[in-house]
Amino acid sequence: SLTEETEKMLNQQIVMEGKSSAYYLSMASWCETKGYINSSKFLYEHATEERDHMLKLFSYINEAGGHALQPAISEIRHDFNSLREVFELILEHEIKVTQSIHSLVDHCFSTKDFTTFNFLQWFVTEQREEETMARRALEIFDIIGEDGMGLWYIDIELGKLHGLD
Ligand code: OFO
Repeated sequence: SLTEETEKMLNQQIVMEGKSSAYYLSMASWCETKGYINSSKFLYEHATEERDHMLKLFSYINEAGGHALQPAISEIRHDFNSLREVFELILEHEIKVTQSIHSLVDHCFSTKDFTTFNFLQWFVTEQREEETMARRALEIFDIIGEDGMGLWYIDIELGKLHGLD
């Protein structure tokens, strides 16, 4: 079963995933108000995926005899300066999530909790994909360029990003 420390760290990861979900939902809404319909759709779906990540942790903690705690989510940003900024913030955020998963994995390895270590491997793979997707998004801005019709086409390409998952 889980040690108190591991349970606490898993609950902290729940907070991160809950934040990811709320953050992306807020970004989706902002994009929708600005007419970036495809990016918005991508982000609404992504917010749902993040909630699923959170629920994976809920099941794991409770099945392992712990208690998963619904996180309080506050201080969510509602306004952004540009579509590019949104995707820059996503990459920044995903890098933080990866670091958090890695320290959790490191903790499980050093305390010989190989069950949780094994459970977390899904997240390790997922984070690699998430970072790749966020980097790809920024490449799309660079390749197409934001001038003229640029943002129109960038939005269309960003809407296809889930295909990379
Ligand atoms: Fe974005 O993968 Fe979960 O947080």
